[in-house]
Amino acid sequence: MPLDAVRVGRGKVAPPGAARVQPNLGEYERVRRDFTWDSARGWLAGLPDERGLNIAHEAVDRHAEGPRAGKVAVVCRDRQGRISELTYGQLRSSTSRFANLLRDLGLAPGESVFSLLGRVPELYVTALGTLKHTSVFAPLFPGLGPEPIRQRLLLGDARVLVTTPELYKREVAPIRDRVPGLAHVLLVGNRTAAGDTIDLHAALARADETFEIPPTDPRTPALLHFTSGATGRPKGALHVHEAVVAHHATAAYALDLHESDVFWCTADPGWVTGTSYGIIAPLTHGATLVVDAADFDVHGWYELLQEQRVNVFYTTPTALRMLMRYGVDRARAYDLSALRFIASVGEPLNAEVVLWGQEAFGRPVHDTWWQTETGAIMISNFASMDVRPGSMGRPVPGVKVALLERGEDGRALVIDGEVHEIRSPEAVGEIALRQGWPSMFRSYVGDAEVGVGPAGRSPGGAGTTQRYDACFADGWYLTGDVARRDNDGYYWFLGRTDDVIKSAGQLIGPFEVESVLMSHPAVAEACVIGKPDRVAGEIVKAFVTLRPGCEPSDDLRLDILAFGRRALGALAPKEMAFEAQLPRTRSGKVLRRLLKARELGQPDGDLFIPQPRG
Ligand code: 6R9
Repeated sequence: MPLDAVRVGRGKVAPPGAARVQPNLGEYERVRRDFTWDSARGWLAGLPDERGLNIAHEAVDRHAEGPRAGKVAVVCRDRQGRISELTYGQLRSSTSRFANLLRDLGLAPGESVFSLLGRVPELYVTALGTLKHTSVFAPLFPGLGPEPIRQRLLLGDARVLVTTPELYKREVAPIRDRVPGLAHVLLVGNRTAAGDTIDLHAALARADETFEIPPTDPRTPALLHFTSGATGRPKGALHVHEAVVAHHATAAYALDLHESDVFWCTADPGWVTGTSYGIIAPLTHGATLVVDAADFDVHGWYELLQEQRVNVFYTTPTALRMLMRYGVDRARAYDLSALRFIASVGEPLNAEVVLWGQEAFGRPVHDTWWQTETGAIMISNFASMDVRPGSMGRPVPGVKVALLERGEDGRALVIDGEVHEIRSPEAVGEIALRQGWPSMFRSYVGDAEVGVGPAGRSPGGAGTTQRYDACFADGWYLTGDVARRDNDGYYWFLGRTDDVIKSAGQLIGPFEVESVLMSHPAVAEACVIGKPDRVAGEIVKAFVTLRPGCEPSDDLRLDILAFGRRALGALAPKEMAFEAQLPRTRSGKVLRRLLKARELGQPDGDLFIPQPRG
């Protein structure tokens, strides 16, 4: 049976014990027709006296001022398994203290505050306190090595960094003198290890616990997320406070989140999912957010779902495939009766996983599709619709999706400045999104100086330039993903138009990895590809050529891999092979696609070499 024809029930029959909850999005066609972003803006409170729209007010203060002051906002399980809770009222005062601390440090609105933290309560306080102060919050994944950290601190013009003594010592201290703009480092925990830093807890205790959020124009920069392109340095995608309209609305529609829900998003806030849905969206709904500081552990995860009675679970295909390895019986050994809605993002969700979810949890897994640049879910399988296993679903209300034809040069076809959309119901093309949804990124910071050293300006002041402009044509944002649309308007992911790697849901730019490998003394050239992997989707594999006088050996291979791990952390290659030379185009560009085709055992001749979008 073709997969298009497989339907997984919309869960009209609730598993035993699960509360029956009316989906937020009932009739898809009707909601999609009537929906406007203005109406969704009306679901939020806005700052008192028409003083604008601030994410932290929507996520924290408005609840803390009302009957939800005593409600648990965040439940954190630390690495030792201990549970701590923060109510909306407590979150309000701790984030106000943080905002006052930034003010006391002399930070100006629009300057950036970085975090390099595990999923500890202080991370959530930093994020929301920074937004209160109208500074820009830039979270870094704590698995990054010193080199990617340095790149991102420079690119985002970091003024403040919040981290732990351990991470500071290992990852930041070695590079701090090469990040001259970084004025203050705040440490969570015992800071005997580090000089020239501030003890966060002591400073918070001294700060005032009330803070009035300044007037916030909805277009004020708020969040800076780093992502990767196929070429050049990482890109810092800047989002504004108005993005919260999309975070809130998409959590309601695509994740079916209700105020009474306990919600767990397993993504780290160092990636966009972990901030949009792992911090902001659930709090704007006044729901309870579950946070797990530990990494994946099958018992730990099922136990957390069971003990916290999680209703809505948002995770990745890789994580689900890891759970799947332990079998259906393992899942059924826990009381997961509270679980009402399961969703996934970040990489292709294969149909087997959807069907397995149905068997193991009595619920299908709902795929959602979006990007760092889109800031929120754009395509999704909704609670009130049949899930088509293997499909990403249909556009979120308010989001207009088009498939674009490609020209001979591989770029989306633009004729006389007009984008060529394929209008037949069934089509294959590059996904494009009509500009105008609130969480659309507003710039790539430091964009003008692509490839020529640090960005010398604050993210708040960044205009739109080359790399940003290259993503748009004729009022459409070109996503770089190719999909098929079926007759009923469901979208099916086919692939990317560039060489970016998705490993365990994390986007990895080959250029960033190659640059580090090439700084190893024995390496002449390096090229990395995503090698298919049953669990992680892809893993990073490197091909290197050696400098004259260096001979390939197992020891050298291990040495280069270890070198990569030290510098890059989670972005490092897991596998490596020596090559006598790397295949190149006539103009000298390394042909990653050719190495990939060879790795997959495909004939070189079949190669389709699309151009990256910029
Ligand atoms: C949120 C996030 C974006 C890229 C995107 C696409 C891939 C995301 C997907 C998916 C297949 C899905 N991607 N969701 N591919 N099916 N449901 O992941 O952002 O890290 O920027 O990655 O991830 O290739 O373009 P980001």
